[in-house]
Amino acid sequence: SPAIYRKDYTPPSYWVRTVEMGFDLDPSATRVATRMTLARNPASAEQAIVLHGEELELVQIRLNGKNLAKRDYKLVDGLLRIPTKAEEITLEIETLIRPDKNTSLMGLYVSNGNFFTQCEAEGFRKITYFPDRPDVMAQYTVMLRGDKKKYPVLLSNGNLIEQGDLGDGRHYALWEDPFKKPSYLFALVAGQLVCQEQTEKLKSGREALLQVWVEEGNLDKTQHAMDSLVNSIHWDEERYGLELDLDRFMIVAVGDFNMGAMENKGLNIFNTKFVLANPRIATDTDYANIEAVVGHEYFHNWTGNRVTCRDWFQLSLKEGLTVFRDQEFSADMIGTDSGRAVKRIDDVRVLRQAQFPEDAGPMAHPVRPDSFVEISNFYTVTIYEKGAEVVRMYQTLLGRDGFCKGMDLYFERHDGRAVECDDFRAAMMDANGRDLTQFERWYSQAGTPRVKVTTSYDADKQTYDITLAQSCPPTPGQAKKQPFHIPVAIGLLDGKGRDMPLSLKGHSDQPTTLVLELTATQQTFHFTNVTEQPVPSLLRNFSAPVVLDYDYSDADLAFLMAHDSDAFNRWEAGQRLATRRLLALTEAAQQADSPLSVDVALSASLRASLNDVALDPAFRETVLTLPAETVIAEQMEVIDPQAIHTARRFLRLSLAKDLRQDFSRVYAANQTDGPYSPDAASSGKRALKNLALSYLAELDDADAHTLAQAQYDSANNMTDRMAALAALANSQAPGRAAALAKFYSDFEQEPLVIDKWFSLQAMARTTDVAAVQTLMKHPAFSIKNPNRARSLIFSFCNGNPSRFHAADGSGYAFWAEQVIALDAINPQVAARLARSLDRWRKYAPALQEKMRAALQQVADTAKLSKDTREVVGKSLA
Ligand code: B3K
Ligand code: ZN
Repeated sequence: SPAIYRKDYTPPSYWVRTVEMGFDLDPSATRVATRMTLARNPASAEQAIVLHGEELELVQIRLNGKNLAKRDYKLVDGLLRIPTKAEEITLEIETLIRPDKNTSLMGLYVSNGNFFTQCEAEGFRKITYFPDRPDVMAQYTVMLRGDKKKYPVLLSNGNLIEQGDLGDGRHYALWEDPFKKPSYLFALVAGQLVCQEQTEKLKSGREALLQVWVEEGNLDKTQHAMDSLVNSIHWDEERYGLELDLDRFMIVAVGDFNMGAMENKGLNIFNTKFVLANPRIATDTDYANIEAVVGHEYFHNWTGNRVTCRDWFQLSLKEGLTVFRDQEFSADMIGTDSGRAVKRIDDVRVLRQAQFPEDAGPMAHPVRPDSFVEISNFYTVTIYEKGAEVVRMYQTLLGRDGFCKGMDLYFERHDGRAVECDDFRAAMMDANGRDLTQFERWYSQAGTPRVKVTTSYDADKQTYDITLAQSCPPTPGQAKKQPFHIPVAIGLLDGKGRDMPLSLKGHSDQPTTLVLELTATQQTFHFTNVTEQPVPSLLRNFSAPVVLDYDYSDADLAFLMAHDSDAFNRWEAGQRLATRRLLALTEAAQQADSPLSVDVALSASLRASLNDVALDPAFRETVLTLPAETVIAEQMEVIDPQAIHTARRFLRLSLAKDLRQDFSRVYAANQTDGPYSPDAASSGKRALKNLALSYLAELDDADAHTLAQAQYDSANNMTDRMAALAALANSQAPGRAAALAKFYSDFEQEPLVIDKWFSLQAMARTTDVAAVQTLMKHPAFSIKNPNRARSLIFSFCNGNPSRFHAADGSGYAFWAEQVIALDAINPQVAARLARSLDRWRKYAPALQEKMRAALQQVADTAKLSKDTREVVGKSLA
C-alpha cells in the first residue's frame, strides 16, 4: 500500500451539508440508506464527488432523484467517483453490510448480541459511501429500526426526537445531532442495555441528562464512571469556561473494543475496562484510569469535536491537547501538591517506558507526521503522550493564565472548524504576543532531544554559570535536526538543601525556580549573587520531554533526594542513583566471574525516604519503585534482557534483606481500615503497603508466604487481593496454585477480572512460552476479544522481557505466530502486537538474528493487512 503524504493535502471537491441515515438493523444484513445534500467546493478543481467505501455491498445510488447506472460512476480501490460539476446535489446511497462478520471492530459490529460502531479514524466508510475525511463536517439525522425484543435500546448522536412502534415486532428511534461533525464522530448503539442516569445542572443553569449504559447485571459498577463524568463537566467549566453543549450525554460500555474509548458526539463508547468498577472487581489503578478516560473523552467534546482536525496528520492537535487536559484534571482531582507530583511522575514514567523507545526506533515519527500508510498505526505514544508534553510546554512558557488566553483565542477563531496544529500554536502566540516560531520544530522533528548540562562556580565573583547544549539523534527520514525551543526549569540548592533566590539578568524578582529558554545549540546562563557552591536542580517537574545529562556525584543525588523542594526531582534523583546501580549490576551479571554486590549508600537513601512520614505514602511508593527493566534497557548500548532481569531482582532482594524491618513496619503502619475508598490518600497507603509486601515477597520465605496469604484471604478490595496474588504467583509459596485457582473460580463471571488473572500469570517470573500456550487453551481464553488477547499475549510479549527474550528464540516464534493469527481477525490489534519487536536492532547478534527471522516470517505472509505490513516493513527497513 502506498504512503499518504501531508504535503499532498487537497480540499474536498464537495462539502456535505446534511446527512439523513436510516438503519434496518440485522446482524447478517443491515440495510443502510443515506441521503445527503452536497455543495461544490469552489476551492477544488476536481469535477466529481469522491466517496470512500470498504466492504460494502452497493445496492443503489440516486443523484438528484435519478438512479445511476454503472457507467455513471467509477468504483476502484475503495473510491467511488461520480463525475459532476453541479453546485448543489442530493445523493442517495443504499448499502448492505454484515456486522456479525465484522471482527475488525471498525465500522458497525456485533458484541455479545448488541450493535456498536467505531468510526475513528476511517471506519465510517465501512457503513456507507461517504467523503470519510475529518474536514468534511455535516449535520446528521439518524433513524434506527430494529427488533423490539432483541434491540430494546436504540441510541445515536445528539437528541432523541421521536420513537415508536413499527407494528411488525420492530420499533424505531429518530436522533438528531444539532452540531456539525466529521464522519469519524458518528455512532450508533442498539441492543439490550440498561443505564444509570441523572440530570446535572450546568454552569449556565441549563440541565443535562447524563447516562451510563451497560449490560444487565452491571449496574452495580457504574457509579464511579458517573461521578467521573460529573467531575469532568464541572472541571471544564471552571478551568476553561467550557460548558457541555448538548442536553444529553451518554457513555456506553462494550466488552469488545480495539482501544480505550471513543469520543463520538454525545454518545461516547467505552471499553468496559474504563467504565465498570466496584471494590470487588476494580483496583485503585482501575479507578484512576476510569476517571482519566471518562475525563479524556468528555474533554474531546471541545478539543476534538467542536474544533477538529483538518486531516489525520494533525491528530495530535486533538489528542495531545486532550491528554494534557485529562492529566491536569486528574491532578486537580487529587488536589495536593504531593499528589500532583505523583501524577506527574506516573505520566513521565509512561513517556520514558513507551515513548522514548518509540522515538529511538524504526517507527519514530514527529508529533505531526509527514506520512503514513495506515493511520491506525499512528495512534501512538508520540501523538498522545509526547503531544501532551508539547502542549504542557506552552503552559510552562506562557504561564497558566497565558495558556488559558491562548485556549480562548483558539475557540474564538476555530469553533466549528477543522484545523491544523499550526493554528493552535498561532493562537498561543497571538494571545500572548510571544514569538513561538521555533517551537514549531516540536511538531516537525522526531526524536528525543538530549540536553547536556555543565556548570561552573566562581567563589570570588559569587557567580554560577549553567551551560545547556542540545542535540537530537537522527530518526527515519530526518538525519539532521535543528535546535528546539526547550524550557528548562531550574533551581539551586544551598548547603542546607534550601532553595537559593536566583539572580539572572532580565529577572528582577529573584524566584527560586526559573524557566531557562534554550533555543540555540548551546547557551550559557550567568547567575550572580550566588553565595556558595550550589547543587543544581535541573528540569524541574520535567519541564520538557528530553533526556538530561549532568554529571551529578552520588552524593549530590542523595542530597537532592533528601532536600529538593521540587518533588519530581527528589524522585528523579533517586531514579538516577538506582539506574546507575542497576547498570553496574547488569554489567557484572554479564561477567560470569564478577559477583553482584550490594550498595550501602543507595539503600540508606531509600531507607530514609521509606521511613520519612512527612512524605505522602503515594510519593514514598514512587521513590522505592526501581526503574523498569525496559527503561534500563534503553540506557544500554546493547540490550541484555537476562542480565537486566538478574540485576534488578538482585537489587530488589538485597533491599528486601537490608530494609526488612522497615518494610515490615511500613506494611503494618499503612493499613486502611473501614470500607474501601479509592481516594488518593487511601490508595496511596495501599500502594506503599503493597510495595512493602512485594519487597518482602522477594525473600520468598515462610513469613512472606504467610503475609501474602493472609492478605489474600482477608482482602476487601481488588487492589489488595491482586497485590497478594502477585506476591504468591511470583513465589514458591505452597498456596500458590490454590490461590490462583480460587481467584479464578471466585471471579469467573467477571471478564475484566479474568483478564487480570491471565495478565498476572503472563508476567509471572516462571511463565515461559509453553506456559502461555497452555493458558491459551484455557476455556476462558479467546483471541477474538481484544482485552483477552492483550491480557495474555501482549502481557507476555511486552511485560515479561526476560522470558519473552528467551535465548532459544521461542518467544519470537510465538510472537510471529500470534501476529499472523490476529492479523486475520483484527488488523489493528495485530499491528499493535507487531510493535513488540521494534527495538530488535538494539539486542545482541544472536537474539537479533532470531528476531529478524520472526519479523521476516510475518513479512512473508501472503495475506497481511496494510496495518501489520507497515509496522514490520518499517522494522525491517
Ligand atoms: N479518539 C479515540 C481513538 C480512536 C483510535 C482509532 N484507531 C480515543 C481517544 O483518543 O480518545
Ligand atoms: Zn483522545
